[in-house]
Amino acid sequence: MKLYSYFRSTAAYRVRIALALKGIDVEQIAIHLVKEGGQQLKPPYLVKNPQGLVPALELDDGTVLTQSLAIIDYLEAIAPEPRLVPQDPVRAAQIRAVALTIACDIHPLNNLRVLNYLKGPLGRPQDEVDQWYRHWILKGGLEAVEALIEGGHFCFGDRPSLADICLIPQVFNARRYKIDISHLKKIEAVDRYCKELPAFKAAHPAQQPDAE
Ligand SMILES: N[C@@H](CCC(=O)N[C@@H](CS)C(=O)NCC(=O)O)C(=O)O
Repeated sequence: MKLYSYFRSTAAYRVRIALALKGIDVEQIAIHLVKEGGQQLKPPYLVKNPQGLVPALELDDGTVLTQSLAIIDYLEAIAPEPRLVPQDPVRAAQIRAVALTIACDIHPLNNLRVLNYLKGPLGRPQDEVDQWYRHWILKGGLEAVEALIEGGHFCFGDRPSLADICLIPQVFNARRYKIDISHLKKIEAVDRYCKELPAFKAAHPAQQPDAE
C-alpha cells in the first residue's frame, strides 16, 4: 500500500499513527502542500484525490481511499487488533464524538486552504487570520474536547483509541501555531504520555521522510 502524505499534515498524521499502532508498513509518497503552488492541487495527485487534500491510501490493486477517518476505518477492518474503537457502544460513541469534534469541527476551519482564502481572496491581514485560527481551535474545539475526555494516559480508558489518534496531531498543530493550551490539563497529560509511545513517535512529523 502507498500512503500519500505530507509530514505536517495532521490528517495524514492520524493515519500514520493508526498504521504504526497496527504494525502495518506502507510506502510513503510525499505530496508537498506548499511547493509548486501545492502538489495536492494538481495532477497526478489530484486525480487520485479529487478533493486535493492529503492523505490518500492507495491499495495494491490501485484503489484509492481518501478521508483519514475512512482510511482508519478500513485499517480497522483489515487489521482489527489492536482495536482503535472498542465494541462497547457507549464507549465507541464517546470516542467517535471526540474524533469527529476534531476532524469535522476544528480541523476544516483551520485547514491550509481556508487560511489561504482568508489571506488571499478575502484580503484579511495575518493577525486576523491568526485570531481566526486561535478562536476555532479553542472555542468549542479543544476546550470542548477537554470536557469530553476522561483523561489519564489516554482520552478514554487504558489504551490508545481513535480519539487519541485525532487529538495528538491537533495538539501538535496548536503548538506549532503557538496556541496556549496550558489550561487544558487533561489534554496536556494525554499528549505528554502518548508522545512517548513508539507508534506515536514513529508517526511524528519530524520522523517523516519528507520532514523539513
Ligand atoms: N477531512 C480530511 C481533511 C484532509 C485535509 O484537509 N488535509 C490537509 C492537510 S492536514 C490538506 O491536504 N490541505 C491542503 C490544502 O488545504 O490545500 C481528512 O480527514 O482526510
